[in-house]
Amino acid sequence: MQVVYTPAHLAHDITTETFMGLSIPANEVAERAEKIRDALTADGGFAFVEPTDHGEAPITAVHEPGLVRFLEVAWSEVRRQGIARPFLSADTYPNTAMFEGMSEDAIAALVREPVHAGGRAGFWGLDSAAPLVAGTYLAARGAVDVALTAADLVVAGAPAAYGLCRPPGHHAARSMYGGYCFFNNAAIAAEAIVRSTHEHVAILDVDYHHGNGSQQIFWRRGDVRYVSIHADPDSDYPYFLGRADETGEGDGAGENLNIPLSAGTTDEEYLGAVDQALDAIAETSGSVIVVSLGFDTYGLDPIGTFALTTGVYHEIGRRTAALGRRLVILQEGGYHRPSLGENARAWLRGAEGRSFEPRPAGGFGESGAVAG
Ligand code: Q9C
Ligand code: ZN
Repeated sequence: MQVVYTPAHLAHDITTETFMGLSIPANEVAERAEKIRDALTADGGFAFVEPTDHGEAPITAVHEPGLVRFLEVAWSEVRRQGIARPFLSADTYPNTAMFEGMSEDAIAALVREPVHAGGRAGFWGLDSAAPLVAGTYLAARGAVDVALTAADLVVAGAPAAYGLCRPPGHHAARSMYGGYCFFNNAAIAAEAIVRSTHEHVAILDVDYHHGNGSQQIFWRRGDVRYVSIHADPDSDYPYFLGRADETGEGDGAGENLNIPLSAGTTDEEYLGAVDQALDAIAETSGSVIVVSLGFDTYGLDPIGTFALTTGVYHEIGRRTAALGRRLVILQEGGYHRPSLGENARAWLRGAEGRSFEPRPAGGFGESGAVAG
């Protein structure tokens, strides 16, 4: 299988994130992608290719141009405004209640993107979990090109391609970044595939978290089906979306399927949800599936609560490929660094119909785990 990778992600070099007002060590760090790259290189069965530059048009096909401009200039604005911080995070977020009583017209006329970088970050951002640094924009552009290059390979006929996207993307909505995500790599790839093939496209999101951004972008679309298995929003980020009764509207009515699962979900329970998700995709007419692949479903993930093991990723990859559609597999989350390489190797080998043996020496087995 071809793997699309670029070292551009290294420029999104963050060390801390904010969780409920507290500064904690960052989860979404550069080492994640490097661990996966190392494991796939050691495997020997993967061919690495660099992404090609796809420009801005495929991004503004799903994102508000104002969001792209903000992400492009945010860091230089921080410096220009003399804000002495190691990263940009919002000071205020426009809670809708701030404008209560104002008419839609008054809000449109009077409320605008703030000037101060700390207000601007709140205008475009969902949360404080996505610190923005000097290299964030170029890294995020690199991740988009990784996704689009993987899509190109599959549109050209490859049965599958893997885009090692970092930063991830599925929390980024049309006009919003957040949740470690800046541009929605999977949504941009899905839109590009729709435009080039004129086929229906399905997104299978198996990251631990609900991909609120992907759901939002395709909510009213009849030509893209979004199917997601994730932690129940009653207990997990992003809290406001991800429930089973969110099914889409207008042309998109019935095209959105959320399968929330509870803490402690086992391999067996998860595979049941995978079968339900794949059944929903099998009903659609397209020939390509975009997979939002997260390993934060792993038992030892520091921010997840599921109990999945490395072996089940091989089986999920196998079952997904068994639908007989071509796969654009894009990396989303997964934060237990010691296991990421083996979990990726297992999934991708499963998707290629190859066997999977955990690496014996220096590898990472199911036991002997190192708590992250
Ligand atoms: N205690 C992705 O997996 N909240 N994003 C973290 C940590 C933000 C996850 C809480 C989670 C975002 C792509
Ligand atoms: Zn996640």
